[in-house]
Amino acid sequence: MGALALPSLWTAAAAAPRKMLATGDRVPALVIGSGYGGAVTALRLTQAGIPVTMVEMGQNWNAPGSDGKVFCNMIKPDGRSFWFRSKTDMPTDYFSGGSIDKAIPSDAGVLASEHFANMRVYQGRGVGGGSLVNGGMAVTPQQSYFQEILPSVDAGQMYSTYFPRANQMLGVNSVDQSWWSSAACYQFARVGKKTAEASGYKTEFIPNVYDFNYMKQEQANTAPRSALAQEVIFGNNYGKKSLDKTYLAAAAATGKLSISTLHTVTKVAPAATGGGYTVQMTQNDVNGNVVAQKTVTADRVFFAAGSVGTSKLLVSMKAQGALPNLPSAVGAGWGNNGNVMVARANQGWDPTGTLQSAIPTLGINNWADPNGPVFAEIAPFPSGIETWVSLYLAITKNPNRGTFTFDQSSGASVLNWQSGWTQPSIDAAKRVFDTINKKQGTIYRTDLFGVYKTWGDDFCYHPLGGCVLGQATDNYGRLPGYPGLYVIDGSLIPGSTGVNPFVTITALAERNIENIIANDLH
Ligand code: FAE
Repeated sequence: MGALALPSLWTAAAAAPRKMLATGDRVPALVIGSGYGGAVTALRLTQAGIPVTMVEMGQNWNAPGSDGKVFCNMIKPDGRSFWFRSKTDMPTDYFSGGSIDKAIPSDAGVLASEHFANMRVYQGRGVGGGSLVNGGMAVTPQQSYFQEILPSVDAGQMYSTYFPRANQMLGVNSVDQSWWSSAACYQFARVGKKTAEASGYKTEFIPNVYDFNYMKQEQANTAPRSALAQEVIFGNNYGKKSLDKTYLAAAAATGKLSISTLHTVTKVAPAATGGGYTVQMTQNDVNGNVVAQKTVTADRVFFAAGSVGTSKLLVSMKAQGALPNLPSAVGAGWGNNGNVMVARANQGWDPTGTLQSAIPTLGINNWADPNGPVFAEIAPFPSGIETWVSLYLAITKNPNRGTFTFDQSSGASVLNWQSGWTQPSIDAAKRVFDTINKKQGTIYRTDLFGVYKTWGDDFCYHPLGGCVLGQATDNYGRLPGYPGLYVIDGSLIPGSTGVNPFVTITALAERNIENIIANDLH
């Protein structure tokens, strides 16, 4: 019901015609990837009158499966959950001494867990990229920290123009705190707030792109449940303003956007004649079978394949001689935004609730601590049963940076991330959660990330960097030596934002594309 009441713009991206690319096509602007960077690029270019061809390796998630739903939930994962895995690879993949991962059909699912040595990186796959699978937490970083990580960017302009623009376009809203204070689905968050504040830490409400008015209807049982039906990391069937309903819908409404889905870009190189770049791609079906290999030409190419996707492509193009003059900084400066996960077992009198909204609303803000800044999301653990678990995704200031390189023997781009490099994150988070445990007389859960493993330190949700602004590119994402090639996604941000990153990625893309349109396209 609620879905029907949504503004018509919300469905525009799904309804937009999609002319599929064919070998031999020549296009003015090709965007690789349809996450935040790609969606901003598509909207602003199409509004400037430039037709945009988007190439997305994942599916267009708009057709219901046999159960009538587009996405599956976290309790009953099926082939729609993971990107080509025969078994789930859950972030919290153990419970009470055993693995809880389940066998699934290997399909082009919506959530990828990409394995590198010592680091699994979770990413969205499909039209909308990470917006399809993320928790929707829409956080603007502290201006002082933004200035610290990106000193070459005019922070005043970011905070007066581009952050407000991003928040408005993304449809960011805030939870009604009086509703929240008694809603059954946020019992877990109230326990997280109470135990943190009683231990001397500040908590704060975090804005989100999930429509909290819709969630009220879910709680009242007047609309189909999504956040309250264990839906988030494999997609939300209702309620979430993912990019296909905001930026991409607006871009599609111009009539100038086409998206080729299940197409993976494999090579970009200067065109032999006529200028521009040849772009090679592989088209697959949902089972992973190759349908076609295609080569097209683009006057301009925007890399928006995400921190991992863009970094992998660029280091392989440099190493394999397709783009040999890329700067040596390409591939460097990768970080996990200091991510580390941890869980506590609460006291028996502090149940966290059998009904938990999959959308977080609160963070513990201990960023001002000079001995180890921490911003910890009070995360849901929606299992449908009472667990007394408080789960946290801590964002910390970890100085370690990984590097992508191309491995000639395997023919793949690899990430160098050493196993001890997450330790500064653990140390910072441990100070906060040791204190909470001590004050509350509680203990860590050691059964969620492995057998007797306290810290979820071998995976991240927030890959950032690999093609850092002002180092691998100019101050607006232009790749030096290759006019018409741009980077416009999370790979521009040097490994850390101090908060959940998509608002920063979006705002920076807004800033960069405005400059590119003004200076390169007019
Ligand atoms: P991204 O959104 O990853 O988009 C890249 C797109 O490129 C994807 O659709 C790929 O399928 C596609 N692609 C990659 N390689 C190719 C190729 N070779 N050819 C064609 N297409 C390709 O990049 N952030 C927050 O701020 N708040 C949250 O609450 C939050 N929760 C999260 C929860 C989870 C489970 C995960 C995985 C992430 C979460 N994030 C959150 C992170 C956020 O989603 C992420 O930073 C952004 O999505 C990154 O945006 P990009 O535009 O860089």
